[in-house]
Amino acid sequence: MGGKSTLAVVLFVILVFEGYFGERGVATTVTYDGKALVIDGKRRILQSGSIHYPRSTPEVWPELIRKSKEGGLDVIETYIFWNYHEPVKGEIENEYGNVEWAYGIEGQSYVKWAAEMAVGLNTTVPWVMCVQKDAPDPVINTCNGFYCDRFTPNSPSKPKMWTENYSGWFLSFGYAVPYRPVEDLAFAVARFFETGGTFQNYYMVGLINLYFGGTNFGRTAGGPLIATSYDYDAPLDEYGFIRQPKFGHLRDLHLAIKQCEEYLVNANPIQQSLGRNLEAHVYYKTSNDCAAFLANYDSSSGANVTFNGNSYFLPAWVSKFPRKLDTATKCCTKFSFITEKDPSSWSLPYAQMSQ
Ligand SMILES: *[C@@H]1O[C@H](CO)[C@@H](O)[C@H](O)[C@H]1NC(C)=O
Ligand SMILES: *[C@@H]1O[C@H](CO)[C@@H](O)[C@H](O)[C@H]1NC(C)=O
Ligand SMILES: CC(=O)N[C@H]1CO[C@H](CO)[C@@H](O)[C@@H]1O
Repeated sequence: MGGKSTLAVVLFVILVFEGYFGERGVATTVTYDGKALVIDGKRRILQSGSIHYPRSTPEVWPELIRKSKEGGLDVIETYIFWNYHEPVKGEIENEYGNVEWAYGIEGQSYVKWAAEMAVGLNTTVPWVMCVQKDAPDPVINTCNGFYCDRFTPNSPSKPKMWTENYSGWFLSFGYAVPYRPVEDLAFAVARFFETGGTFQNYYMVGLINLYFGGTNFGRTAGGPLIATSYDYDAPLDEYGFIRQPKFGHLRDLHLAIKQCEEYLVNANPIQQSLGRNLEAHVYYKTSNDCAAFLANYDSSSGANVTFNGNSYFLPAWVSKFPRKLDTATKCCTKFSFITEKDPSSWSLPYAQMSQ
């Protein structure tokens, strides 16, 4: 995204937390299908968070990783910072899909070259290109943005993945300190999983994608007018401290989604109308065993809905945006989680962004 323009990224590295590693400490295979990433033969729902290691000091790294895990994350997404690692200036690009058009046919062949080069390294794990609609097979194209529920990958054999979901925004001189309400962030995440997503990454701790923001040390902030604080209103603040209620609310959401994992990876959701502006997205394992997201998109009225013989009250949404509330509920166990979309109190410079 824009704020990283001086700290660009090509392809990121995924470190999977213990628990996804086998007994010997090494995951034996990582592949994917049209539904999800597949680790040791099992489809997984993965919650990921970005940590930019140069934006904190090495002493803080273990603490950041520990807290991320406590916050319900499975994966840390990190970046290659060209200002530290690029051997020749100009080699590394970030979100190249946004500028590819300017280079015509050469832009397309560069994408092809980059994909072949990466795949040719035989790393045995899948590669992704974010914001790259024409990512060649087998590279997975992924979505970056504030909302990614309407995103579809460029092939039905690739999973729907969200690599940068902006949990907030970077601070610039002359602008308000960025703030994105956790309810809205949680809504976007719930909505993504509701519509078939299986991987999402918080960019910076505060914003959806950034799990930890940190600091632009020295003269690395880039510009124009980007502040040294890269706090990003993330779940872990600039100094690595837990930011509530964002941290706790998202942790609960991650746990909720985790509880439904076996349902979410098993099938595509079936959408069902429960009335005007009311819908269910149901993931069936068998005909009477499912996990469901119930949503009320009405901006003014709450409603009682009946789903699978149980009655649920879904409050109204007050904002002008045409969707408001999601509850994830496992059909066969007592479990629910509520998120609400409320961009009205955002203070991002670009608050109206959607996919
Ligand atoms: C990757 O595997 C291919 C096919 O076996 C081989 O030709 C190539 O040299 C390997 N690349 C590297 C970097 O090891
Ligand atoms: C929902 O049901 C509750 C309990 O029966 C009732 O008190 C409430 O008025 C109902 N709300 C709506 C919007 O129908
Ligand atoms: C993919 C996507 O939504 N990218 C957007 C990220 O945010 C920047 C900053 O506003 C937009 O310019 C991009 O279009």
